[in-house]
Amino acid sequence: MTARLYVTSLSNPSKAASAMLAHKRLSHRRIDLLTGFHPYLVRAAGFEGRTVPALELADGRYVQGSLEISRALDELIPERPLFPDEPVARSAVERAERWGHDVLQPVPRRIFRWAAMEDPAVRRWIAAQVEGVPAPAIVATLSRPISTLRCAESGGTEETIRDSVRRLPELLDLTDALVAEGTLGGPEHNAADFQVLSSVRMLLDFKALPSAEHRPSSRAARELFPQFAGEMPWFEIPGT
Ligand SMILES: N[C@@H](CCC(=O)N[C@@H](CS)C(=O)NCC(=O)O)C(=O)O
Repeated sequence: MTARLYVTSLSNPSKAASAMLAHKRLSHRRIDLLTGFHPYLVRAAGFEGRTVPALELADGRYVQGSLEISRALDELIPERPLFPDEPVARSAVERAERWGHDVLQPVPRRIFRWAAMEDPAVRRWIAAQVEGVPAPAIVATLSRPISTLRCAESGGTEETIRDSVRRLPELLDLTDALVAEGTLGGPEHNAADFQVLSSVRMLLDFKALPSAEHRPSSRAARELFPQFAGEMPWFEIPGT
């Protein structure tokens, strides 16, 4: 059996995991689950949790979560390591990866889920351009309750979105500092690059946010992830 990676097309940690598998040249089949319905589908595929990315290895092991996947990949394929051997460099990468996972990763997710709940044009775009389902206008209408549920689960309220937008410059200053100290954006891609820069890259597609293109971390994110999810429509973001 070949490995299978379960993802959704608009998920920043899914992009991180996909890119890490490509970096490790792990032969696998990518399975794109239907956005919004993926918590049920990933469990139906045999995983305990309800999140993507989720990896079923060729030996039958299930590895769920981007942090778990980076470690499992280094164990399985030591070449092109995601974590440096040298202890100081390794702990810098681990800290940055953890920060990217705990602090930065939820921000684009929460903003996008808010937009999908509020804006029917975003749901139509998901149905037509991302998922490619027939009758996207009908799917956009029917999927509103699912979008509302997913938004609530990610803690998306007008207040939390405004708060995230207010904190964004500080978060991006931190990613720039990680580039400046060499933890991110170096010639050898590490686990923190994939974790942090996938979220930075997703934010670059949110057209209502002030442009962050001039930032070193944005340049590094575009290099590692030239594409995120195609041409995202403009949507309103509270606090911008
Ligand atoms: N933080 C974990 C979980 C990622 C996560 O929350 N993924 C979202 C998509 S971006 C998801 O599948 N959510 C489903 C749910 O919350 O039920 C990771 O990095 O793997």
